[in-house]
Amino acid sequence: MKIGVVCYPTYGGSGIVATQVGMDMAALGNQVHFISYSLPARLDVTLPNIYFHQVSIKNYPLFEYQPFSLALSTIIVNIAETQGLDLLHVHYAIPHAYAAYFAKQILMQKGINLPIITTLHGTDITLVGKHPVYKSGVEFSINQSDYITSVSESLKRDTYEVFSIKKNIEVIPNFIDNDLIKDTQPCLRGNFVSTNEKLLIHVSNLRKIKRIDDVVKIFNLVQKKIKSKLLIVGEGPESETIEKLTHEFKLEDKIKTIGSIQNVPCILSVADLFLLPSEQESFGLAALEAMACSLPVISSNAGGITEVNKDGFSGFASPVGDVESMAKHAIYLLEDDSRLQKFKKQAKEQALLFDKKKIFPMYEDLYHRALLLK
Ligand code: GMT
Repeated sequence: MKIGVVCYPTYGGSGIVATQVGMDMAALGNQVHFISYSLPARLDVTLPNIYFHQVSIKNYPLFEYQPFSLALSTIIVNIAETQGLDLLHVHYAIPHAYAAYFAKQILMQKGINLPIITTLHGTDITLVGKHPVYKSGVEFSINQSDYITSVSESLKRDTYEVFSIKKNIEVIPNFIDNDLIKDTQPCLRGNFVSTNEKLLIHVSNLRKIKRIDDVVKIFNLVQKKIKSKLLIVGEGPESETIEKLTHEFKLEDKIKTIGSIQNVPCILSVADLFLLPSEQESFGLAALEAMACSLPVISSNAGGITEVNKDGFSGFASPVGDVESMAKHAIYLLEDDSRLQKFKKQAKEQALLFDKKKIFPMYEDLYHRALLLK
């Protein structure tokens, strides 16, 4: 198969899932063409069967906003024609499903049929997509996709609620390569905490929706009872909030921020607990990655998180904003080592439900069905 993949190149979950599915398809001998505005964070272009095409936009002084969707449709058409794409998989509807629709129309004029799969990831529906400035365009383009998938049951429900979608949405949960995690070389725990301290961790793109202030507030309550440190991995607009609260709570020597890093499992593997108090989360890939590294998760119960983090088993899920409850659960786990070990084992067990070997074949099957439309 010759597959086109459109995704965001950033450290966000949608780009990571897109990259993983594409690289796995390439490993099976399919030719995979990634299309994005820069090289996706985890894409290894040195592997066989993988190609990267950059959407480059010419600046023209007339435009205050450069026409990205137009450039994307055009490059899709060019690649489909020159490489003979069999199907196109777009991750995150905005504006990828829209650009895909126009590319499909242009190709149709040339006698080429390009089946389109759109995978919905979260804020393309729950936050950005439902905004009146985008809503009708997003709804239209999702409906024009040949196949639609969503990363959780919760996101599927939200999509049907927000939009008038006439097609079936298939749920294909995000997955994790547990074999890869097993082979990860852990970092030195001693670089972050001393022997009698616990290490809490949060990984995200530090956007408002992640409720970073709650991460710091939870930790502030925890560190009063348990000798511990907090490590925050990632970059984003809320980094100032972290600084402000760290200063306010006088936690400068207990909270460390380290920006975005390539090898997240290396750090996860030496931590004790993962915090994810998000306002909204269609799935919570970061939590799954943590659980695969045997970390219990203290999270909110927003969106699809509870499909991933089983309350009372792989960790605990509390109402959004209930920092007292989240801190209480964190302390409950951290104060008793045998309890913590039990939850660590259970977190790993839960992560195995989302193992690549179980989930990836669902994408493979979908690709084969899409191919029949060609
Ligand atoms: O940044 C991204 O790549 C997408 C991001 C978002 O903000 O929409 O993450 C979403 O997609 C991930 C992968 O499917 C999910 O694990 C996240 O839960 C989801 N984020 C939200 O729904 C807020």
